[in-house]
Amino acid sequence: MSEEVIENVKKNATYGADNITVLEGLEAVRKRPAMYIGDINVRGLHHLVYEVVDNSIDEALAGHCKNIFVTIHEDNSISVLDDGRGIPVDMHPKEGRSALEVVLTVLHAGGKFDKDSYKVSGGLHGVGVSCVNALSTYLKATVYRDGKEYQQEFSIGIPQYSVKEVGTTDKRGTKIHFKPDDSIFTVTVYNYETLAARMRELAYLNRGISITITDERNKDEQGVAFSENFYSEGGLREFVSYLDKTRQAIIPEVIYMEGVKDNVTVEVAFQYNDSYNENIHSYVNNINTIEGGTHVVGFRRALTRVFKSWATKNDLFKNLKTEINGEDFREGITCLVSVKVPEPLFEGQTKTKLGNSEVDALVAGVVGEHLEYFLEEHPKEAKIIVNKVILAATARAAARKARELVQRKSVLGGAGLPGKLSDCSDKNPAACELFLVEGDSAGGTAKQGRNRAFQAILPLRGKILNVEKAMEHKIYENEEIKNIFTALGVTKGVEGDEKALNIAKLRYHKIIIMCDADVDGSHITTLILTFFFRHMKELIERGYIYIASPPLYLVKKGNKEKYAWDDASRIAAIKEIAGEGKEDSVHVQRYKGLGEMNAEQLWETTLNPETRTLKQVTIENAADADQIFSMLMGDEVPPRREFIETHAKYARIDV
Ligand code: 0RA
Repeated sequence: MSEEVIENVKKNATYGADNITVLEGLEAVRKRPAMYIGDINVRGLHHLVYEVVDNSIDEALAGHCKNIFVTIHEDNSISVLDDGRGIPVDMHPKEGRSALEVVLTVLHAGGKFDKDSYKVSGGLHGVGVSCVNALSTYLKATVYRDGKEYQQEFSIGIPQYSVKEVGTTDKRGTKIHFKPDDSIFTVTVYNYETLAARMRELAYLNRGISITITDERNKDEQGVAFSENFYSEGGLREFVSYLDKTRQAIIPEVIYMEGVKDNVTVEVAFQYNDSYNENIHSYVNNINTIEGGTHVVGFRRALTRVFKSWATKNDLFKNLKTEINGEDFREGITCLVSVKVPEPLFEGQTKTKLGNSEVDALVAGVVGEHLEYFLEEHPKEAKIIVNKVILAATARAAARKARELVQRKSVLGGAGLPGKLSDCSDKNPAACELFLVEGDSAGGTAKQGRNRAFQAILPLRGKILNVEKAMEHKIYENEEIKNIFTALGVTKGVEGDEKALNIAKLRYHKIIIMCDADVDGSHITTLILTFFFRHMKELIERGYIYIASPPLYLVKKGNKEKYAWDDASRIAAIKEIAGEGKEDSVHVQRYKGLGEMNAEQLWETTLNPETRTLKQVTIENAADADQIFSMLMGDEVPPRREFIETHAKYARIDV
């Protein structure tokens, strides 16, 4: 219907050339939505909200707004309200319509009316609210400005009337209420945790802005909707403490620094903990640059240089037996690098790598200067960190030896595949699947039930190593982990970068974790996921990691059988098989483990690509995922219990 509407409006003679251009713009967005918002699935759906919130954040960064309210309504429509200046509603002489209408209908019109501040936020795709408008069946803008309340409504981006005054008010600000178009998006149900994680992140990245998120789909007995407020006075400093809340810090304070030069704002905060992970999260204009870039390079360079020269000057490296390198200075670090750059260049596979070469030196300058000062002022803390660096260098040498031993063995030993692997016959990685199966017995059933042409089975015995708590060399001594490396054909460490993953010889493009649907099974799934997250993150980022979902129930009567994956489908299956009112005539079997299924059942429900459901593991929010893994697999038990009680499994990892 939408394209038809646009066609009709275009035919309408009263519409001028400007309007047709506008309509063509909106039409382009509707024809190729993925080009503008990334995709038309869950990610794109949530991206609409970020796009609208970004405008309010910009208004706040320009110093005109303090509070932002995001509401998920019962019908999964969204409102974003701010207390900024309000989008101007006066007529725009050249365009022949209000500024409000231009902002909401012209692609990239966002910054047009406000020349004195550059738009910092702007979203990953930087497309503006007009895209959100084009992709919404309904959008209403309400502006509170100069004592008056104005509104204008749209349908798939087309104005339903010109902006009109609807009353008086003592408020100031803008409210955008929109409902995503279900003929465009494959999913139209919002995930609260996903939105909340992003709002929390924005609150930390932009200190002093209060962001409240309310979920009207989730009300208590009194009818009060679930709501959270995110506000950070300390900004990045508090963000680091939040990320490390379940880790053990080795120095008391978070090290913090900021500076502005050539219109670029640099903010860095870091802390050292007793883990072995390097945990650097970087942002450019509030966008998470997961591929890093010049800002991260600048940080690393300054960190290594300043610590090295301080330690050398204080004669702390005198007993060192191995050579020390940059990564040793980053073991156990949790760090946030946030820069605001007027004209960012994004590079890399997912356009999340900062390319501006001048930013390297700017960040290195700010970090170098502050860190030198910090080390002089805090020699005790500085020594604790340098001791950790020395330990890291020593451990790295041990890990390299262990790794080389494993990797040489597997190369020298002919095909070098693990004895426990039942490989598939096809050799094209894109077509091949590897199932990592909990236990030898389920592994045996899977081996019988699979399609051996393209499905390989690797049974894992017992619990695999908790990599969150293990030193790196332990990882290469662990049988199950060694088997995963060799089965996959993946090695670690390339010339000049010991941490890099070499996946040129990866043998499967679907790696499927298959565990029992019980507490132990979900724990093992988490252990395996933690391993991939810490040591083979690239496989997750490429979308190669999946979780199998075996059924929970078999509903049976005579020769009629139906599987069910949750309570709702179990009840439906019982009704269907037994007929209304005869529900007690059926037999319901609850599957506690994979072992209770025979090969044929396993194929039908869990292995067969035609009938199974796989959950793809994605990283919605890198900072949150890191925090969740450290909490789930770390030492501190109370927060873990709280997490498990209040969240669905991996809720924020969005599997
Ligand atoms: C352009 C000019 C002015 C405000 C805004 C844009 C504005 C846009 C959005 C989007 C969401 N919230 C917003 N708040 C403000 C104001 C120019 C002026 O008053 O001088």
